[in-house]
Amino acid sequence: LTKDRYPNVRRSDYSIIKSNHLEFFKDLLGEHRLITDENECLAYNTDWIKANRGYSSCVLKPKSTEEVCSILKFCYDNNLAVCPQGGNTGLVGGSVPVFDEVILSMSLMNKIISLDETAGILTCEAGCVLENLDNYLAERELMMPLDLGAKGSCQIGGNVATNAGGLRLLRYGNLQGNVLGLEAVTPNGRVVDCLSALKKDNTGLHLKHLYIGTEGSLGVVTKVCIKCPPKPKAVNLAFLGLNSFENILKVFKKSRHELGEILSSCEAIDADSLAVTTEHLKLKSPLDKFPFYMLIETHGSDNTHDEEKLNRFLGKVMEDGSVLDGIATNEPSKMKDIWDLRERITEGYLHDGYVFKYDLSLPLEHFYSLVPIMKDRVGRDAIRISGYGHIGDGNVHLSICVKEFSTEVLNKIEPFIYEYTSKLKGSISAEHGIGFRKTNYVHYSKSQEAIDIMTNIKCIMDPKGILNPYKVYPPSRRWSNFK
Ligand code: FAD
Ligand code: S2G
Ligand code: ZN
Repeated sequence: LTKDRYPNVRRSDYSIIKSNHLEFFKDLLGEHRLITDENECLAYNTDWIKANRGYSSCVLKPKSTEEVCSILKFCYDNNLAVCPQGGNTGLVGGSVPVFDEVILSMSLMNKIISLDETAGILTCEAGCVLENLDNYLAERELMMPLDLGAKGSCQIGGNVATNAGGLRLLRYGNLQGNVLGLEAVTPNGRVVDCLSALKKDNTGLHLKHLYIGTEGSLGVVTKVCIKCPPKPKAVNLAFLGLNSFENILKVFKKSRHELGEILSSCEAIDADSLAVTTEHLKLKSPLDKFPFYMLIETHGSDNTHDEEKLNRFLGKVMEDGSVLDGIATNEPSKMKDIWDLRERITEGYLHDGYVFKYDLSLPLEHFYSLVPIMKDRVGRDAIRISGYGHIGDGNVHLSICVKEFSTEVLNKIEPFIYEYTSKLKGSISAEHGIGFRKTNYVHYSKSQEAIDIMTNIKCIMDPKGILNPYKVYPPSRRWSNFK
């Protein structure tokens, strides 16, 4: 076992998978839902950005909560570490093993259980792919309350585990609010039934929050009950060109007042982010080149009213010069083309080289401040440095692209970028989570007391630490039985 794969993370004393373990899993799941072939395991061991890779030789594909219980009880009793996996689109190394942890793939638990069409409440299994749920709901004039570029692969269980944000959070809020209830399985194989469709239930601790955003470290989410807003009858999208970030803030503020209740999304991208999709992915921009762009989307129930409101707003921001050019459309294919320019930046970046990715929450006026600072610090080493993201949430995605990874460049970026964020009381991980990659930086956004409470909860919920080890919790504060 290549124990010393990472300078400061050693494989803890979990059992190594043996034939008797595999026999148990084969008896339980049948040979087609147990994957041991090295090549077949590769995709499950490698994360989406190919920056993290485990060497598990055991992928399990349960189809029911009962099977998840049996698997986890067996792993707990036999001290086998487990990495829960959804769509494997996570970006912080949380979804793949660090060493040889058993991979628990939720993909086959993808059934819709029920839909209350009046109240707009969906209950489904955790392995349902987000886009499939959205399509199912669209036929019933409903929609999922979140949308992200990974919708085609990410699963609702993974979305819950990472408390995913995405493009609609500005309007529909986050999963802590939209998830009404869930079912999970504890590390020692017991079912936690918090699967409630109630919008109000103040009967003690809200245990669902132990599983929302805890990245599979406290339990495996097996079912989700979620609020689904009505699918808007009217969707409009404006794509705007601007010459400064100050104007982005001005336009965002105006959009909140002028568009008010129909504003559903406000995204900002700079010239370098747009270039990633037009150059590498050959996507077409409907506007000339500008230093900055904004996507402003509205969701409403009356197209005439919304179009009028949006056009009036656009007239005002063009008149006062904060926007230099722009187009507005409600034509679905045109809106998709514009959203692709935003949603496929991550994919486009993969064509550049190695990307240092930072997913930060900052006070709005500082949203873009790190881009010029980083250009000063590592501009000479980088192919591209850009900032884009969810203006409405104060969440910037800062990408620093270099030909290949270099510690020298990393040391120019970190810990500076985290200290800068911490000084502004920002978050060093706005929506992607901590995973494996950011465990050393949690203290930049969490007090020591908070970290101690987090670690104590982990010890109570998973005393053997078999669920997603080496992730989320700062190594220095890890509980006694793990180095
Ligand atoms: P995985 O990647 O498989 O796992 C993520 C974490 O959740 C891991 O720690 C894993 O162990 C755990 N986990 C997975 N399933 C379960 C389960 N059933 N029970 C318990 N733990 C589980 N994220 C955003 O927040 N906003 C965005 O806008 C956004 N855009 C993206 C765009 C692209 C192109 C890509 C590739 C990613 C993007 N992401 C975004 C990141 C990622 O899609 C989200 O974190 C997503 O929620 C992960 O879901 P998943 O099913 O792929 O989970
Ligand atoms: C987005 C995707 C990941 C990234 O596009 O909103 O969350 O950092 C991001 O590119
Ligand atoms: Zn994002």
